[in-house]
Amino acid sequence: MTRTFTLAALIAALAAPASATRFHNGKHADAEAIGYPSDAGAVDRTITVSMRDAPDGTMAFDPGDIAVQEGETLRIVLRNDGSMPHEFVMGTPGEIADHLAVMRGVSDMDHDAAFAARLDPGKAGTLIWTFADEGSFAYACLIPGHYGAGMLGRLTVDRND
Ligand SMILES: [Cu+2]
Repeated sequence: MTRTFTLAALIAALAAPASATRFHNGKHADAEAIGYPSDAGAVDRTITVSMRDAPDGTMAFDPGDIAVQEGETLRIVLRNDGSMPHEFVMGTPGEIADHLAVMRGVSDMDHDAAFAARLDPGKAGTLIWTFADEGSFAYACLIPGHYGAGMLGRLTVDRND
């Protein structure tokens, strides 16, 4: 059974105090919750995620919702179609909250972990990832101000029946 997930719950998690040291002090404690990096030979499906920003200040991922089957390997093609740098960072809501707390204190942090990418305007990048277990996850742009402007998506991994 897939756990219920709401954006409201995620935003609440993002607003909660977080222990910020876990992510950047070496190994990500529970990156395995969302799966593991994989390679081209394992890809089941390719999706494209566009990162956008509008003159009115709104920002978004398109799509803003990704559904995956447990065990599926995705090639996630990221395209920055906006006018400023953007990031794609995925994880549990708690991991994203932790990471956001770090980002508030540090500017110009690059994320070169396998579950994250930072792209300049007009650039594209690729993540290949196996979503090993069912669960409710999220992806966000953690550049200060961006998730609040709309760069927050829901990633649901459903159990295979
Ligand atoms: Cu952004």
